[in-house]
Amino acid sequence: MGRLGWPLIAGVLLLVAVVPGRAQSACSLTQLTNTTGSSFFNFFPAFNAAGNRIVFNSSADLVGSNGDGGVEAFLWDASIGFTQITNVNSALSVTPSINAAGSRVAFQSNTNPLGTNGDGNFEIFLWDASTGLIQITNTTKGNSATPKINAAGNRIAFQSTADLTGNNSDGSLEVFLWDSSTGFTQITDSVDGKSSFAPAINASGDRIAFESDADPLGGNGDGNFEIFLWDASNGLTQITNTTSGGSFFPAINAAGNRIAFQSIADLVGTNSEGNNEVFLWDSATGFTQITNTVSANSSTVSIDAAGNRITFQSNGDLLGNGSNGVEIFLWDASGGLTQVTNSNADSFFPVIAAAGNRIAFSSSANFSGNNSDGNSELFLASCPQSVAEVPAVSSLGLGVLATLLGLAAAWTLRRRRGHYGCG
Ligand SMILES: [Ca+2]
Ligand SMILES: [Ca+2]
Ligand SMILES: [Ca+2]
Ligand SMILES: [Ca+2]
Repeated sequence: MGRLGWPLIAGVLLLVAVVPGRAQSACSLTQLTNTTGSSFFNFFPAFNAAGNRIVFNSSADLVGSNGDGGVEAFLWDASIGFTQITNVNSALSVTPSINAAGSRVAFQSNTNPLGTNGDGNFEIFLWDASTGLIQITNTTKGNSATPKINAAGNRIAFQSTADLTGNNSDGSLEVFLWDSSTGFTQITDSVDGKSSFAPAINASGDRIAFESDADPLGGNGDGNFEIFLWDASNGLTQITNTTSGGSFFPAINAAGNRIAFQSIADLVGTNSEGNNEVFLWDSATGFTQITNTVSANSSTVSIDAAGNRITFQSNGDLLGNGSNGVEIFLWDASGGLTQVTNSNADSFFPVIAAAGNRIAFSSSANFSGNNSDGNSELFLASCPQSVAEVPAVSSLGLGVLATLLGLAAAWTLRRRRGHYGCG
């Protein structure tokens, strides 16, 4: 090989190798529930870590033990199907959250399944697949709601107007943390009619993101809704700091260093219209505006464990598909936006599994021909991670490579003939 041959070929190989491969697959949809009727059906799903268990609310009679149509918590398991976790009479057991193993479910309920909630306010309950049900909060005043359980299932963040530790006599809406060994911690202390709520908890349970219009750190004197982060070691941090609009409903990744949320604020200078957009905060790089529309409403975010994938619902035609109604979208840090659903019906409440490859949501659409009655059913979207590391070879690179290989072969042959000629 000549002096320039291998370096040239190596250079071309490098060129063809750095053309990124991108196989962003479309998501395939499966209908998990198949029910008839029109009441509060099949909503508020939550995933375990493996993405093979989904807890959700339904008023349907999925396993033959909900004839009264109460809103119950059900568990779907990919291999064993449905289990009814709660069984109440026309009351509410809602907003369930499930741990990584899929063995513990936290939910709020105003029922009295254990005889310790006769007053019928909303309490937090924890269901364990092997030990059964326990009532976590036990109050006579106020309500406790929206529990979020950590990966191990030993910590639950929730919002409450109750006075669980003696620090909430004014009955404001606060964020609390329950730990199976240490009990309750009041995370926020809002005064003057301010509220802190919508908690999200990270995998280990030592970080909680929430929204608040309070001013715990002196950085929110204007009193609009901002995103805050509580860390067990470092205490509170105000994540957003805006003077108009507001930021709402955070979702946090496993490590707790990425928070996705919806906001009508103009955090990076590209939302002067002030409509609901999806944003991502990263502790190292700051804010990224994920959606960018003039008037669409993008909301209800969920983030995967790594913090690289975010699912949300939007009524905007974000990819120019001519879609109408509310659709489910998936944002991938390397692959960008994918539209998960595309129908004339609405799809809601998307949640993403830890691995980022599965999305559960509710929809009244008839994606697979099994929902002609158009009631709200639970669906599963499988959205494979893009095949990012397959090197794609450009046609230009291939042509140059072929030419160089041809030249090298001819040159080598000529040298060999020369050698033989001299020998
Ligand atoms: Ca149906
Ligand atoms: Ca009670
Ligand atoms: Ca503010
Ligand atoms: Ca906008």
